[in-house]
Amino acid sequence: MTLISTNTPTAELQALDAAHHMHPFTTGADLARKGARVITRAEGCWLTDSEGERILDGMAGLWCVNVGYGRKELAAAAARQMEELPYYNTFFQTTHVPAIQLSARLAELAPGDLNNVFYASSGSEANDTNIRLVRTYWEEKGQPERKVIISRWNAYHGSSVGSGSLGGMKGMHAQGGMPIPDIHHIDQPNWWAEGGDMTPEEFGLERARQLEQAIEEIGPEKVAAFIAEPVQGAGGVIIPPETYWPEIQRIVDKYGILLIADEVITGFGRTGNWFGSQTLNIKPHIMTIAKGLSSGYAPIGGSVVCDEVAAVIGSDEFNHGYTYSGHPVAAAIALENLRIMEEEGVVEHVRDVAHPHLAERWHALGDHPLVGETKLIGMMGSLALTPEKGSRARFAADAGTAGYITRERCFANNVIMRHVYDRMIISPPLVMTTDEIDILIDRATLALDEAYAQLKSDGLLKKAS
Ligand code: PXG
Repeated sequence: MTLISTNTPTAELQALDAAHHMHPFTTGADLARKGARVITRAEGCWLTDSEGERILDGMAGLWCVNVGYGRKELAAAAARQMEELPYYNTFFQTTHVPAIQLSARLAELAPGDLNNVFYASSGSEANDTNIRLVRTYWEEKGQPERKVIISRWNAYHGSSVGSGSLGGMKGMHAQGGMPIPDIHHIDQPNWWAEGGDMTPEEFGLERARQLEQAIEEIGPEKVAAFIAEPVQGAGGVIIPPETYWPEIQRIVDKYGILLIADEVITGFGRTGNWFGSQTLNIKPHIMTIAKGLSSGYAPIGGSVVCDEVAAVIGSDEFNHGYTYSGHPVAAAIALENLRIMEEEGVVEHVRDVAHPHLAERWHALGDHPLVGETKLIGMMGSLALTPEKGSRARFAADAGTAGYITRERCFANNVIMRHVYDRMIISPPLVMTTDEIDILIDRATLALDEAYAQLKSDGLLKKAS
């Protein structure tokens, strides 16, 4: 075996990576030709690559490094727990201090009577748990025919067979036999792309009422739950019109179905409150959590469950669990992360400092000739790219061409901003300073200028007919 380190020449690392490492959501053959960028270190909001370049991380890794990189306290918490109790399970009538403490802390932080936590190692696993939780709940209540879970197109709930089925990514459904039975999708509240001639408010109501139509069509006695991200993340940071969530809540209440808020991205400060459900005034029965729970320092996720559902599930054996449910090291890291967030006032920093500054600069990007719409909630934002301002026109080129070109210009200018088709998205570490926000926006502006020039010279600024 070749021994390597962060000092090994980049080309050698890339060749070995291409030879043996299969990357998620990547065309392996293309990446093998191009070579992956090798990230070697990170501190605060900054990544360093194997060429020594410093890159500003506008995505907090994958929407998760909320307290920033290089936190010695988190490393110390992990080391302490590794020495004291590196592993034990919570299956057969045992428990341990980190799982107890973290559950109690989450019960304090979570809104309403969301007081009970079932652990997983990721958001995907937690959503798989949710499928079994809600169906088991109705079975225990003597209504086993309530199996259908309603979700939305262009939702992202994970990549396992269950969570990928809940998600509404058609490209994922096309591979590997998804969706599983009894998952039903309604349309997303994406006004920019799908709103037609309606006002955002009319459109929000129309999209929410699809839930009521779906429940009536399927039969109210067959519907177990509705799952949604308070704000769609991977789908392109789609912030729904203000009319959307109140109407969804009305429908959920009317039919007495369970509401699962997938807070994997919106949880832990991202929207300016501890949870997106608080920002959007949603009352879920279950919240999915992961990512920011540990700021990505350890793989941990879970389902935060209301008292009634937990009591029903607890009345019989729930034949479900993962080897690493409530893993002590991951739980200790999550606890330390929550301590940092509280002591440093990270949620307040988002609400009072970072968001207001970012909002001013982000919305000013709306003047750029390539930008049709700017959206921001807390510290997650999106820009809709358009070939014709003012008309919500799409590009004639394949969807994602303009977004990919813009993302490449971001990468070249040492700022990480992603694209979802032709929407650019950001989700920076929550601790980002106002100076760093300025650098983020300056680099994003440069990238937009360069992308605009390139699209123009390549004849790609044409709108779809
Ligand atoms: N729910 C939501 C709302 C998510 O955003 C998951 C569940 C699944 O979590 P795990 O931990 O199993 O990945 C996610 C994950 C992207 C991207 O490209 C987004 C996610 C994951 C990977 C890539 O935006 N979100």
